[in-house]
Amino acid sequence: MTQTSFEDPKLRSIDEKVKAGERLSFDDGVALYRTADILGVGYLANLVRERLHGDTTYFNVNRHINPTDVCVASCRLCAFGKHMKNESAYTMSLEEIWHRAGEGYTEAVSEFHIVGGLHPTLTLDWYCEMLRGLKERYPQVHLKAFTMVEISYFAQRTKLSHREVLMRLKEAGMDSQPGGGAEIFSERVRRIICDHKIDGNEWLEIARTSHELGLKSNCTMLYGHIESEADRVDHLVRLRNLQDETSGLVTFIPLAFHPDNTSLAHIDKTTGFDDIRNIAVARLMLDNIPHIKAYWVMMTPKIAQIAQRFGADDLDGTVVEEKIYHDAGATTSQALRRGELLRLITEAGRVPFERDTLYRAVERTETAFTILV
Ligand code: V47
Repeated sequence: MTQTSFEDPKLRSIDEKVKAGERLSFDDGVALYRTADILGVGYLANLVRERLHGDTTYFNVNRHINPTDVCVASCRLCAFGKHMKNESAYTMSLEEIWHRAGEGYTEAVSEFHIVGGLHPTLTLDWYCEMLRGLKERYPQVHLKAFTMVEISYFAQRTKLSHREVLMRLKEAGMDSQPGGGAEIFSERVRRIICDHKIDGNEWLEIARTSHELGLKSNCTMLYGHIESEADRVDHLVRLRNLQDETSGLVTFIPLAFHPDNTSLAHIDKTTGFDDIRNIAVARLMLDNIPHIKAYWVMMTPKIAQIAQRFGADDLDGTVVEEKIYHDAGATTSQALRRGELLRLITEAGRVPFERDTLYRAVERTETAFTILV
């Protein structure tokens, strides 16, 4: 695809940099967020996406597991976490977790995505036993577990260092970490939307330690609440700087804020335009992070499908039993079959590639899979 003129002439200098493979500046990022020329931004993001991944769109067959929604943090942005005394709060037993991990679809999953609330009494040993039990029962399944926020809480409760907590979890079977809890790094905004959570520097520091230990992780940005365009660009640049140091970040996932049932319920939901723009700007600014994920649960399968032509190269997975977004009013289904993901990809003119968490090819039959190394 070629494009010689832009509706917004400010995109011309960015076009030159993208074509020359030059890094975009902070001001370029703000310009990309401010322009109404979404097709111009999308054209540039698609150029980078196709340069990196051609026509391939990645997906995986995964299952989310949220062992507990009990959380001491009470973040204003969240509808999932509940006080221990709340009658509707739940905490699964280890047996329940091990059993539920295996139920659901017959399609063999290659990843368990495990995150939960900050529970005041569950111990680090309990979490290690959970991981060991999962590995014992499902040895082929990759355990992508615990956000940097959970690691910080485990460290605080056990009085161990972040490094020691990460080492113990790794030893028990944690294979990599998901990207949640990053929200937006701006201190001004964090004080309002999640004032009990670790700050941006600590999130980045724990990710750095995790990468030093040889673990890979994802990263996210929560947008569409009270942040400014400059806050978004600042967040992306701080992730890009970390990646320059560690190369440990695999995938970036922009997360649209869902206000329902949160104490920020007065905030309007994001629009399709903003969701698509966040994918595209991320692809352009994060020149050193390999993958940009359009998480269908958050942006709907329809928008995620279009995002494949605006910078995204990954649609996440089958998910199964998503709770965090559905508690906050998401109206998407709680799972997609593998066949439905294939259709979303092929109808967008892309070529589906089933991956494991680390983007190795997965070959499967009805009930089993093999990772091709
Ligand atoms: O950490 C919480 C966010 C995250 C709300 O790493 C909310 O592959 C919007 O991190 N509205 C969880 N967002 C989801 C997440 C994720 C999802 C898919 C893939 C990966 C990955 C990571 O959702 C939380 C928080 O940042 N969140 N509440 C809300 N009301």
